[in-house]
Amino acid sequence: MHMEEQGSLAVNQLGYRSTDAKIAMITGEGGRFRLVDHASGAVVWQGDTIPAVDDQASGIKVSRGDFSVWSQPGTYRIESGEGHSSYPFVISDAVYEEAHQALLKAFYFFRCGMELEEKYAGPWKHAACHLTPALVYGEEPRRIDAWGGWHDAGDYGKYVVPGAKAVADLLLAYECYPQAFEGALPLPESDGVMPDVLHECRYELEWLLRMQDGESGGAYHKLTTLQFPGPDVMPEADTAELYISPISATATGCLAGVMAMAARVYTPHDAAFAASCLKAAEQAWAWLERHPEYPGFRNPAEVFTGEYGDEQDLDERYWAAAELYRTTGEARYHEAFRGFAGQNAFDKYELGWADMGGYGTISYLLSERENEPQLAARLLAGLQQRADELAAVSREDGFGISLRPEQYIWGSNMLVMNHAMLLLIADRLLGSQTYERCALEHVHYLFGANVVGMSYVTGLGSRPILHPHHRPSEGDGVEAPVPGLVSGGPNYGKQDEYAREHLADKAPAASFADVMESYATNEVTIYWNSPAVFVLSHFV
Ligand code: G3I
Ligand code: 9MR
Ligand code: ZN
Repeated sequence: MHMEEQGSLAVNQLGYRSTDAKIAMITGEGGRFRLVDHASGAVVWQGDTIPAVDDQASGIKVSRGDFSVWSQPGTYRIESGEGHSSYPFVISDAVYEEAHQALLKAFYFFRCGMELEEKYAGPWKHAACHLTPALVYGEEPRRIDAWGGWHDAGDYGKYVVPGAKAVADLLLAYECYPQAFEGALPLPESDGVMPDVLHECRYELEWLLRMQDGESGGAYHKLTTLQFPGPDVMPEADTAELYISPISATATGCLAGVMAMAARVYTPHDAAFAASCLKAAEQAWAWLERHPEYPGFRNPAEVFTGEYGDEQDLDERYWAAAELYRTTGEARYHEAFRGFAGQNAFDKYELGWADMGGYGTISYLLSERENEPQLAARLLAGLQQRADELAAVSREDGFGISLRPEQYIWGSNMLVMNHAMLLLIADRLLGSQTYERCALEHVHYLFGANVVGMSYVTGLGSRPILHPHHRPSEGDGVEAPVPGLVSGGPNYGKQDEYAREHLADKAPAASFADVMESYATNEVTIYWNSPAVFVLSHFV
């Protein structure tokens, strides 16, 4: 199927929970559509689509077939008047459990510095990688043994800022939805006592601790080879020299924020580890106080891997202050938070790796600590306004999501899941079925209710992406890609050669290619998976 043809259908290929809204997207003017029992072919229900909308993001007309009234469990497909059929999907009470587990298990597959054994990795097993201590770039020869952590993405770099975002999403998911993490993944560390999500995050947190300079408290920005390895090089075969790039304020702010958060979350499970996280957070904070200016971060001259640059560090500082206050209750952090909150130079509701302000706002609003009522009210009102805006865009969108056409950028699926996350936080703090329902439409989009007609997650859905820009998936000799990986998704920027050549005439939401070469549309990263884990945690 491809959605450019009249009457083509797109659904969440995983399916729908019995009592949720269920809407099939049908291209063109729509009309009569049928819900068919997949095994017998019997039509169990039929209806008419709601009038079509001209979808700005995908450049096509989309009509919507609402079959919410049908709640009986089973496996179905939708057929349109034009004789098209959707992929099969289920209606059931528990639909997203397997996906939730796979999205979380993906972090294990991103692990660096240890063998991935067959027992846990199945056919995607591989030997330990990147164990040589890294040279500190631009200094008298000195090495730091920052082994471990997660590879960032389809490449094997390890970067503090996006690593912190990924952990923050997972810890926040655990704080908001502990019951979603009761089952075992399992992991090598599984002990039936501490939830696996915390074992997995600890693997990254320990790497983050190694990235902190013991003397100054500052965090080194990243650890990578000078250049990206070839596209099918397995991690253990990537043996070029590793380099640590200089300390940055954004990395240090992120380290302070995520360590303060970890100190809180791990206290009931492992007080000693929690204490080391708190110490790291405090030292990072002290570094930030000694370095109030922001010179930014640029890749050193010979380093050509991901930059993760950022125009400013106020949002990271705001987040760090919020988490330190929430965890310690100390007035000085509250005061610092209030100071940053008074600045309008950064967005307080974004959850991207460059824009961490939303985490500060969420932390302050969820905190049990005493707050400044006016400030809390102002932040809550802002959250409500943002959630209302997202819901309003979603109502106009053919596929029911909150991205405006210009938001189909590199990693647009991160925005899709970040927006859903924000809607769910708004639902939690303000109580609104509209927000929850809107968030779920974002899930439907991720798993197939989109103009491309594919599930953007490897191994999940009837037609998942098959060729992500992910070196292990390319190099391991296993046909199926590593499962549970969220693709970056449509990117109108077309920053790779494949996209420039093949996607030139595509609309924003259709600027996607399921090919390995298209790293600007089809790479995978830890911080595209992490907000998806948060969102699915609400629906399991
Ligand atoms: O923020 C601007 C926005 O204001 C503007 O309207 C829009 C229009 O293009 O662009 C936005 O900036 C984009 C930015 O991401 C937003 O986060 C840039 O165009 C885009 O080039 C940039 O892409 C980043 C990419 O690296 C290139 O730097 C991705 O976010 C980031 O996820 C990606 O990260 C890479 C690492 O470097 C290396 N490892 C893999 C990873 C994923 O591909
Ligand atoms: O594989 C790299 C991917 O992980 C990065 O996100 C991307 C952008 O920085 O770059 C990819 O590497 C490409 C390089 O930039 C240009 N030559 C082709 C490489 C892909 O094989
Ligand atoms: Zn590695």
